[in-house]
Amino acid sequence: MTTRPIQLHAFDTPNGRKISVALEEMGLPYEVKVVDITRGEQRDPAFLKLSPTGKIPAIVDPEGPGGQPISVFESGAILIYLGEKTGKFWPSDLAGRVPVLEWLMFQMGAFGPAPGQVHHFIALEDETERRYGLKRFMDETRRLYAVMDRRLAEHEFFAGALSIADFAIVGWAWRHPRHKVDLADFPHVQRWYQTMMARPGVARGFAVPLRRAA
Ligand SMILES: N[C@@H](CCC(=O)N[C@@H](CS)C(=O)NCC(=O)O)C(=O)O
Repeated sequence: MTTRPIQLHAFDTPNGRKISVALEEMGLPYEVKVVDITRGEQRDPAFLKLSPTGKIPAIVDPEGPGGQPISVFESGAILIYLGEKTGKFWPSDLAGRVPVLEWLMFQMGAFGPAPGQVHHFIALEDETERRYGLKRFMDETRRLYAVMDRRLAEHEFFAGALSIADFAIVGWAWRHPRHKVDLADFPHVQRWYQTMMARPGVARGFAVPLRRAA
């Protein structure tokens, strides 16, 4: 188990929060390196060495496999890495892993890209562009909440037991006011969200500063 802290290179966004939540829940020591994406720091050459896509989050684990340092980018890859490293929230058997992977990939491929577009179009000034984009991506975002609601009607957490898939999804569900979704419309998601937010580790993951003081 790591004794030297993992570096979390992130900002105060859903993809950043997914990792601070996971690190807290796993009880791993870490230190935050803020990458202020409003100032273009994601394009700094030193950061691009860690995350060649120019996106947060990335981690550096000074005690990676074989005791050697390793860096990881892409939040889904980071979650799986941390699950493998700790054996927590990441089942050891393939049958257990399948639903975790399904819901993690659902988040990475859909419940992130769609609400992210809502966040983009909602900020546009031009009314026509705004209306078209918002309808398209708000409809899709609501459809995804309905998918999650059906799943959570039958399972306490996305993969049955609490897993890294929940950490991935809660990072985006946290932004439901910004993509204008009322969780009361999705009661099973609301129940899950309240359960997640009541967990001390999740609360710490959302409270840790991922922005520099102004
Ligand atoms: N697929 C990537 C997406 C990461 C991502 O979109 N990060 C955003 C913040 S949430 C970012 O770094 N944006 C800065 C930019 O696009 O320049 C992941 O899950 O890690």
